[in-house]
Amino acid sequence: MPERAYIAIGSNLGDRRAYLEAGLGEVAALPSTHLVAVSCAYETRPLGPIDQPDFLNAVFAIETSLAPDPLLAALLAAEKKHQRQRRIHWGPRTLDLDLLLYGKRVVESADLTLPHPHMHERSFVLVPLCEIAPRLSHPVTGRPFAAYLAALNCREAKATGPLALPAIP
Ligand code: ROI
Repeated sequence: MPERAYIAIGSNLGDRRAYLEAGLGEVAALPSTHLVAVSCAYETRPLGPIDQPDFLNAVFAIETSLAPDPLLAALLAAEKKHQRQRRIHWGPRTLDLDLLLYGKRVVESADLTLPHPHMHERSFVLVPLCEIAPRLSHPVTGRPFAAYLAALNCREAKATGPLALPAIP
């Protein structure tokens, strides 16, 4: 049975919008996978200790028959293809693809934690996620993501308009 998965995408180097659209295209082209919803792209301040350029962030939903591990491997391969270099922890990046949720699956392996352990505390994830799935709840706590967002005292995230959707083959 296909599962619905949510993926966060971000970029803060080079042509950020083009990287987001390329990442979206890579995921949409995966076998047994199709795009269900794509949020706007949001201009966001960098979270974390490193001074770096602002990010463009979005979240999208897919329906996929790929299991979580091959899906994660495909996301890492797409990052690599688009010049992502993991040099500085929490540093700037051309393309970041994070698997947030895979149905209601709870996973704690060496490579993958589901739900994503920080998703409920990051406005750059919650704002686009609540745009495309306003009634979605955290699979472990049962709390709606909209409630997490409301409690955050949200740092501004500015919608910059829709991303270009990949052509349907
Ligand atoms: N900050 C923002 N605004 N957006 C991101 O995608 C992002 N990604 C990260 C860190 C460095 C934590 N900060 C971020 O990995």
